[in-house]
Amino acid sequence: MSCHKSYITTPIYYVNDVAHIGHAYTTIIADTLARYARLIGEDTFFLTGTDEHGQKIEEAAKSRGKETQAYADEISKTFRDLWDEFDISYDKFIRTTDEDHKKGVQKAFTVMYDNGDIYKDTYSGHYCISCETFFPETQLVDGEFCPDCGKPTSIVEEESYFFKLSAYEDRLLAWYKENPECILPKSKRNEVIRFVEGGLNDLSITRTSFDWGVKLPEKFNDPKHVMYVWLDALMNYVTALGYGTDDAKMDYWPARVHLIGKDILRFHAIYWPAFLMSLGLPLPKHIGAHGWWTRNGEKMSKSKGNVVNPKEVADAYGLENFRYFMLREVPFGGDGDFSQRALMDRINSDLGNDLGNLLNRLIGMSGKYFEGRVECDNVAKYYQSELDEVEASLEKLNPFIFELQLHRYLEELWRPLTVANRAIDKYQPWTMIKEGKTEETMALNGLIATILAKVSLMLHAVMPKTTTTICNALGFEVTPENFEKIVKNGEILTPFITQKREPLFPRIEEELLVDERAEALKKEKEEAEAKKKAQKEAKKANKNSTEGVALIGIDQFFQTSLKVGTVVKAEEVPKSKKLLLLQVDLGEDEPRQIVAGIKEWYSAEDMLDTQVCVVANLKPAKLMGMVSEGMLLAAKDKDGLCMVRPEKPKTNGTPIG
Ligand code: ME8
Repeated sequence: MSCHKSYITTPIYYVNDVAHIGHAYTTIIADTLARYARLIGEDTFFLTGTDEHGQKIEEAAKSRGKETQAYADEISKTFRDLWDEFDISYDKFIRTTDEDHKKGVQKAFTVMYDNGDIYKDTYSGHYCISCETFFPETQLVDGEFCPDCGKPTSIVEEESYFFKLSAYEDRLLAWYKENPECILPKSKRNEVIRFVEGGLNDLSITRTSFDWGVKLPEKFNDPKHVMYVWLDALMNYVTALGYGTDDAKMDYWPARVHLIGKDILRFHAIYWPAFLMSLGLPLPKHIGAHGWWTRNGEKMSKSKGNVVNPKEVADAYGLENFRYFMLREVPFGGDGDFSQRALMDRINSDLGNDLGNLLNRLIGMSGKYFEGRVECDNVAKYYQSELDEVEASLEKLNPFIFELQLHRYLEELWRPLTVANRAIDKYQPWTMIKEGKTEETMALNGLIATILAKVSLMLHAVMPKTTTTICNALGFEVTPENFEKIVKNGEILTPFITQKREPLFPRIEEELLVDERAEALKKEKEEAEAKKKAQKEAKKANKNSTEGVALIGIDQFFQTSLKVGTVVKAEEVPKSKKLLLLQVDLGEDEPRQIVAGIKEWYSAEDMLDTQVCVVANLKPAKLMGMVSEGMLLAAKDKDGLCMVRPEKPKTNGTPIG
């Protein structure tokens, strides 16, 4: 899948809010691809920017009491500043308010119109401002709310120009079919195909309800219309290359990959190729849709206050560690969860133990045995099987990058590090040197250096500064030429001298950022657990608690015969710690015999001549060989048991109820 020009893009981000981890994620993936493409010698153009038109932006500015352009300038700058601070290697930062861009969009409108793909009509529908999208009534939640973001929609009826999207159904389906990798990951392609097979409506591509947008070309003489923000925005991918103003640069087109989040796949995989077909332009090679970041398992939202600020994370944990984490942690296309624990584990384990420590071991051993000198000439002589193993891993790597399987790429890239660490443990250079095997020991250091060199070069796109430091410590610069020599052609490193240095990845022992939301969640969980425990205990202590008892009707209650009686005889049951044997007068011919488990709290004497309440229609039961013809009512809690008795003396046999 090699091509000599690599055009790589991110979405252009809305200027209604500042950047968060999701924006950083897309941009960092794109930056990694761009750096990789450059390193393997491809002519690369990397585009990012901001999306500044539309009602959403107009309203965001208004709510802050700002003039729209000034507000867009301000937020656009925060994106650009952040990417500069993050050392994002973009070649152009486009803004949809740029004059050239606007001209390009107008030209596209004209071309589409001239091709018969645009017509004028009226539109009435439910519009979600937040998503800048119309939805048919059938898709609304509870007849009112946006199916994508859940916010209320409003009914918009206006005159509009339409793009004949429905006419492109077959051509789109053919494109998906003929290009199995046009949408990555492939599972997402199936979703798109199903959507298109469900039928496409023509697309309203102008608005008259507000005017913060690109005007129609003058020849349409229709000044109340502005372009639909998604037509405007998608066009950025070609206007940035000069479409409509300086077509000479269009030779980077088609894009090698448009990186996006899964939220905007429909726009990129359906509208955009249809627009391009109408414009007579080639289609992008890949559209890569990644998944969604959550934090500690929760969706990020301003109201919860749990939005991850990428700058804070990068400042605390190191930008490149953060980059590595994001790319390694989540399979492309899948959703990912940000937690400081997971980030720390990646830094301490993958980066600290596997990579950083290997460099330390090399510096330590070469310093101790060879005054810092490392030579690689005899590596193959002694360690060919290790070299073979490393090559086998590295050979698998290349396709992963442009298939966007960055987590697999990094996973596989770590195998050579394991080979190196294992070789040290296996060959024990400290023993070899004592045995006088100097050449073998030097070759082992050479093996480690070779592995570190290859891995660092292949990791460079992900961690540019860190790997530059490692490569410099190994005596060479990171350049496409050295990449070619060392990685592709397997050339041997020239001898170099190592220097002692600070560890690249100091161990992080505890979370470095205060995470209020995580703490609140932890507290909520602890409280819920404490409550549960308390309830359980209360239940145990209070058997008569009504909790968990089935409800009964009054008829059922009256099926129980409760009566007042007097204990006329009371004695202890021999050998029983719990039981008293009572004779209770219930106003019947003879007293009832009742065996009661109350001896821990009442003696026979206590009970004699007292009145009690008795369940009088229980089936007789045998306790320790004695028949019991009733049960006494009593109440028991953690402080013990007491009898339930009438407040005043009552005739024996008086019913209770
Ligand atoms: O949609 N997890 O701009 P936008 C992962 N202007 N990625 C996330 C994310 C999250 N929680 N939240 C946002 C727009 N993103 C349009 C694009 S392109 C012609 C026009 C990332 O500011 C992800 O890349 O809402 C998503 O696609 C993008 O931010 C949306 O940014």
